Amino acid sequence: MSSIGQSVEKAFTTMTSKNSKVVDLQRDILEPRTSQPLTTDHGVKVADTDNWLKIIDSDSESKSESKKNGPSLLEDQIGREKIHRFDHERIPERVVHARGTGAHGHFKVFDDRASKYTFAPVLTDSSRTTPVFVRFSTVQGSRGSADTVRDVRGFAVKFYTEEGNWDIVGNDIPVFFIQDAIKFPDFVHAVKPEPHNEVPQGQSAHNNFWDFVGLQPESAHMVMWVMSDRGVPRSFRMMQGFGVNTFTLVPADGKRHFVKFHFIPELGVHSLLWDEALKINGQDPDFHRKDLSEAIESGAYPKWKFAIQTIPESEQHKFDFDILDATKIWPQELVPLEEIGELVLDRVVDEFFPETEQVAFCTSHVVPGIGFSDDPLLQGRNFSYFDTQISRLGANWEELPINRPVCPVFNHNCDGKSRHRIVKSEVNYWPNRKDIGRPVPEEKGGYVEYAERLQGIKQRARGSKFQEHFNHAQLFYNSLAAYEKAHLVSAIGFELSHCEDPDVYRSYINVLNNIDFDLAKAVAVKVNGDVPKKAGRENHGRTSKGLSQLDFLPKEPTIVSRRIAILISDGFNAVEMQAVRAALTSAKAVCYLIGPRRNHIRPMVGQDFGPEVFADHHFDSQRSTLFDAIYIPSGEEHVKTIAKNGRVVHWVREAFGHCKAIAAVGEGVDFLREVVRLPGSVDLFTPSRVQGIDEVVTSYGVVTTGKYSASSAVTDVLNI
Ligand code: HDD
Repeated sequence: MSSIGQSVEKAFTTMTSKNSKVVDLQRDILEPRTSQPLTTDHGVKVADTDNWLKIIDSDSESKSESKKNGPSLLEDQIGREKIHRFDHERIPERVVHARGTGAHGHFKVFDDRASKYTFAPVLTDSSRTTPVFVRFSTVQGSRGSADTVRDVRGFAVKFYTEEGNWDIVGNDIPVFFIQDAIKFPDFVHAVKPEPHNEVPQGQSAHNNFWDFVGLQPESAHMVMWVMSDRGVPRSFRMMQGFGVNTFTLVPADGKRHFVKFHFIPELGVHSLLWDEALKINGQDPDFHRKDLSEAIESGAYPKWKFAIQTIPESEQHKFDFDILDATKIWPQELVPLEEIGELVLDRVVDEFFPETEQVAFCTSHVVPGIGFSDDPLLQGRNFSYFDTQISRLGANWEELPINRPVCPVFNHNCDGKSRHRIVKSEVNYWPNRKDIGRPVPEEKGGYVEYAERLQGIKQRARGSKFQEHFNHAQLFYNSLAAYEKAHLVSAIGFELSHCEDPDVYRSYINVLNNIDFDLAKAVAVKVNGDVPKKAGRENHGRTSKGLSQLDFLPKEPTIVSRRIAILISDGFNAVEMQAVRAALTSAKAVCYLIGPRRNHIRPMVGQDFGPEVFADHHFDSQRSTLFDAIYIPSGEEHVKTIAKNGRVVHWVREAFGHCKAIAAVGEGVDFLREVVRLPGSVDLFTPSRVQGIDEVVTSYGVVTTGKYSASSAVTDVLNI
């Protein structure tokens, strides 16, 4: 090995004792100290950063000290550098997935059970902890768009393995809109803001998107997913991740397998209601990115199980769909999931731009033991990502700190814009007289493609099973719970109502009618489409596991990291509130006190005023949509006050309408009953389940009457 290779290798070995990517990034982290001197980019100390160099006319004739502002000078190299650097702060945003946020973490497999499929140590060596960087994103909107729009979410993972970087550039939905990469520009042009008026932003609710998907029925399955609750996740931490494309795994000695990659969130798969999502877009456009960093910073590290589905190469053609078609899933009943590892995010970025914005993923980044398939979408992606990174970040984008591998990198690529490394060598080609940069044979870890026999006729076409587009769309629709189906109808109804062209919204009813007759009728009635008289295609009636979100409820109900608003005003019952809050906090929920002012609020302890507590926010500054649950403590004066406050009444009504957990005690219950106009006897959950609570009401909520006796009971109820 060359001396360059050896020194990098040595540095690398020392690094791997800790999270090697974190150590690696530290090489580039500058932590300014207090009174850190300001310098130019070329290192000269700056004496004044507030005034451009000018001619100042001092009034020399009079005795006064008055000065007149004169012209600014082009000569000011310090001012010019500051403005030039500012002028060039922006780089082209990603053509899709521009809005995103990222975090660091690690990946570990449980054992070596995947070694029957692959020799890649990242998937088989349980003594390894592989550093990762994950970037979540929306697709349609630009960098400044809102987080909770209806859209697909990107779920891109960079594994910094000891054999090089491996990227899974996935989504939160297991299928895609198109089958062949050559259609991607058409799809993206259709979904993005329309060319004549650049409308709409962060939405697919417009003529061009629905025009395209109506004429491109291969998108039908994916459209079902995006219009379902999956399109509006509650949090990045509560959504699945999928590699989507079919890759291959290669074992040390044996037969190749096709593989699909899955990430399954520990907290379950949860969504917002569409009404909540719409409101949060305005109330807190950064809702998802804040949620991610708040969870990590408070120690509630997001976790996903990593699972694979594998099919031996010999069984490639035994299914009634093509396993290389990215518009199809591999139903779990046919190809079970094997959980082999865990992904954890435990560190937020230090600076957004150099990490989250400059991170760049490529589906073509695989490591030995992992390979591609002939999935025509994947083949095109393997070309597209590398290309786009060059236009976004320049030829040397892989040298940027966030992108560079933690293992040694050496080759004869050179030059290009913004080269970072300086290579001390007389040769930059192979073969060379110094034996520098020698290719590594397979047995020493060199990447070798799987030897595959191929034959065929060169033509622009797709396999015959790629022609069927509705079986899996039906499978998805049939597998949803009744409420999920209702949400789906509303969502498509919303979107088609935003299409003004009758040709567009009418023709999509035909696509829906090929999926399900009732679905097509329900949407047609809403949007003034032609209500079909008979089904366009018979529904096969089959269902599959893992498509409804209900299949992902955590084994143990949990309120970890859920945001709970405690509505208080002067005179609330402090002892009771503190008991409830302690119970919620010990179950790792995050409680916020919301009062009439962000200041001290005076509670009652028995008949007297107790020590003041500080409200985190005031009623007007937040909305119920930003919380998962509400609790209203007892207290006569307090309840009288909030009952007169329209904003609080709205808080409670809105939370009730969004089926949120609502807890109340004593007078709080009367208030609740009054504002949501509950009949006296509503009792949805059996009170016996909840020790110490006398009455339980509302769809997912709880009202307690009488004396509060067991604080843990409230936690129990909120789990429901
Ligand atoms: Fe893509 C970005 C996911 C099909 C071309 N894509 C991008 C990102 C994700 C995906 C998560 C953001 C990565 C990041 O956070 O930086 N894309 C997918 C999935 C697909 C898919 C799951 C289907 C299986 N993409 C796809 C096709 C093409 C592209 C067919 C082109 C032929 N995708 C791109 C891109 C982007 C991108 C233009 C924009 C920014 C980037 O690559 O880095 O090249």
